[in-house]
Order: sequence, then structure tokens, then C-alpha cells
Amino acid sequence: MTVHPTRERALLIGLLHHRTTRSALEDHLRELEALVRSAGADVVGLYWQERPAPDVATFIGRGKAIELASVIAQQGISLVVFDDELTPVQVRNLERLWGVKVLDRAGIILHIFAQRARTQEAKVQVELAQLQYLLPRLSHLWSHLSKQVGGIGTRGPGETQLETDRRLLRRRIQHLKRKLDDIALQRYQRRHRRDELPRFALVGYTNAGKSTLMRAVTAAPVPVEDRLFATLDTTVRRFQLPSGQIALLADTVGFLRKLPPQLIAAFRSTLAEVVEADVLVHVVDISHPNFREHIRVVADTLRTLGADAKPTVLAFNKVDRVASETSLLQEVDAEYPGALFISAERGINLRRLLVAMQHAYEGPTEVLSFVFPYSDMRLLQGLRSWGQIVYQEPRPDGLFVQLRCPHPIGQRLRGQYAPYVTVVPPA
Ligand SMILES: Nc1nc2c(ncn2[C@@H]2O[C@H](COP(=O)(O)OP(=O)(O)OP(=O)(O)O)[C@@H](O)[C@H]2O)c(=O)[nH]1
Ligand SMILES: [Mg+2]
Repeated sequence: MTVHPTRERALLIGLLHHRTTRSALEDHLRELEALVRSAGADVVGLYWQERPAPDVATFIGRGKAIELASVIAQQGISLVVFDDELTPVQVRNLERLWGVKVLDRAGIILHIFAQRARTQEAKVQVELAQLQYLLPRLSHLWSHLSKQVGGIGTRGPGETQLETDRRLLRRRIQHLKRKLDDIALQRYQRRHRRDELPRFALVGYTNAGKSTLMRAVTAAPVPVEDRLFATLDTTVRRFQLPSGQIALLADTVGFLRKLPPQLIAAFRSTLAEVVEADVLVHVVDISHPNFREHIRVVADTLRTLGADAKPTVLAFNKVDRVASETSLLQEVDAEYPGALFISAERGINLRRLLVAMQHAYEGPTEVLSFVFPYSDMRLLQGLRSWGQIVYQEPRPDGLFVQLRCPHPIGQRLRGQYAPYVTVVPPA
């Protein structure tokens, strides 16, 4: 591993408890390593401890924590990152013990988002999330700082300063929230100018290939990168469904396990495209060993957003990488009925995906046949807004019309039109 002299040197720590397996923990630490690298630090060590539950004061065992102090000093480590959420007390204790910065997964994710935010909206969202994360942790930062400044360590002046800092933070948070409300309103107005087109949104774990698929379907020049959180902003573009209908596709930020709740809350307006979509396309990287957990994380995040009940097309991407693993493909096919196997990069099965998206939008359809008496053509006008007229023929007793419409609408029309027209059940 190449180590850059001026970059931070990080040690990663995970806990093996009764709810995780060894291999899941390894995967989580690998993912954390990718995050820490993305944040611009070198990972010089990985460490994990097996214990039933975290220690209240030091997260890992106190003995281990003391032991690690010398490793940290010897290896010139400047940053320790935990895979799990730490309490402000644990952070304070460990920073005192080790004399280096201590962060958890959420802290690193926030840092990456802050580095990557480009649009004004993303910047405001990230700053808000960071301040909300910081607020309960402010005390330790201050006590840490006051110790460095004058070795005071007492409550008096420090506490006063802390209260001032807290008040300033709260005021800034209020300000950012108002700014986000304005941006959300503009976004809403923009959205409503975009007529009433069917709306689709790509969702999925980070690095699954959403932006690659966005490019393949809409030719939008969105960035594609082999790194976590390549996309932070939302892009919406037009595309055509196989029926010829024009629709909208949104590409947005990827999800990740333990995404800080402050971040999800702050990104609500960016994620509005997901919440308001008619249909979701859930993109999964089938070549990732832990893709099943990724699917669960995405489902949980959608639940948090209140978008879990939408019609969803499940698309297993990067199938070109696992083409030879027939047993895996069979297994997944049985486990997730109706799922599609695609390659966004190689253009495999994209036409099928579009057909599935169209069907998910329309829902199950049926064809209803009507005979309208020539004296009552008004009724025909009303019918057009309910579906697509697929056949029409003048007959002696009236106009024969066949309409394709979503199943629930068919039910309704049967009731509504029954007294006036002859409803012929489909042949
Ligand atoms: N082999 C293969 N690689 C792919 C495929 N689709 C995407 N990739 C690669 O996977 C990496 C991530 O692709 P992105 O499209 O940026 O993924 P994303 O889901 O938008 O990621 P975030 O924006 O970070 O959430 C890139 O290196 C792509 O080239 C595919 O079908 N096959
Ligand atoms: Mg992307």
C-alpha cells in the first residue's frame, strides 16, 4: 500500500458482536477503508475486537484501548475511525487517551459529502447535516480545545464559550433550514413546470451503476466513477418508453449502510425525486459479494423516506462480471422473482428493462370493449382520458371501441359505464 507522507494516517476499528458474522465485519471494514481513502487519508491499520456489546466509556475494552495507545503513537497515526456509531462520551474519552482525532462512520461520510458538494443545494444540505451532527458533540471539541489552549480543563470560561458556540450553531442551523426550504420550493415549482410526464427514479447502493444506467438510457453527461458517492446531486432527463411515451428519469445520490440520519434529513429535497417518482428502478451490483445486504439497506432507507410502497423494478447490474456464475444467477432469479439482469456498461438487456419500467408504470392492464350509441358520443370523450383506445369500428347499433387501461381503472369503468353502454368482456 502506498503511503503519502503528508496525508493523514488512519487506524480503523470494528466490533464483532452477536449480530454480525466475521465475513460481514470484514466487508464492513473494507467498505470503511474505501470511505476513509475517499476522504483523503491513508489506512495504515485495521483492528477488530470480539465482545458482546460496546463498552459504555471506551467502546472497545478499556484494556485494549490502552494497549492501542502505544500502537497509535509508534505508527504516527493521526486519525482513528470506528465502523459503528460512537457516543460523544466515548469520543471524548478516546481522544483524551490517544491524543488523536476519533471519528465514526457517520463523521467520515459527512466529511466526504462536504468535500464533494458542488451545487449550492448540496452545499447547504451538507453543512446543515454537519452542524446537526456536531451540536451534541460540541462539548468534547471545546474541552479538548481549551485543554490545548491553556490546560484549563475547568468549567468556568470554557462553559461560557461553549454556550456561545452552541447558540451560534443553532442560529446557523435555523438559517440553513430556511434556505433549504426556499430551494425546495424552487425545486417544486421547477418540477411542476415539467408537465405531467411519468416519473422514474434510479435508486441503489453507492457504486451500483446508477449513473452509468442514466447515461445509457438518457445520454445525460452525468459523472461515472469507481468510487463511493460519485453522485451527490440529482439530474433529471427525458427518455422514451417502448410505447413511445416520453418520461423522466432521475439519477441521484447512492445509499450506504449507516448513512447518518442527519444527512438523509438534509437531503430530503434532493431525494424528492425519489419520493415523488411513480416508479423506482432499484439498481444492484450483483458482482458485489455483499449485494443482499445492500438490497436491505436500500429498502430500509426507502422506508425512512416513506418511498417503500412504490412500484419498483429490481435490476441486477454488472451482470457481465458474473456471466459465468450460472448457479449464482439461478439462485438470484429464484430469490427475487421478476428481477432483471442487466449491464448498464455493456448495454445488456436495457430494452427489457425499459419494457419492465413501462409495465410497472402502467400496472397490470386490460382491454375493455364498449358499444356507444350514436346518440351519446359525449361518453366517448370521457373515455379517452382513462387509457389508450386500441381499436374503433362503426357498427349498426353504435361505435365499437376497445380501450387498454390499467386494471383498477378497468374495474371503475365497468361500474361507471354499465348503465349507459354495453360492456363486452374481453374475448
Ligand atoms: N463491469 C461493469 N461495470 C459497471 C457497470 N455499470 C457500472 N459499472 C462501473 O461501476 C462503477 C460505478 O458506476 P456509477 O454509475 O458511477 O455508479 P453509481 O451507482 O452512480 O454510484 P454513486 O453515484 O457513487 O452512488 C464505475 O466504475 C462504472 O464504470 C456494468 O454494467 N458492468
Ligand atoms: Mg452516480
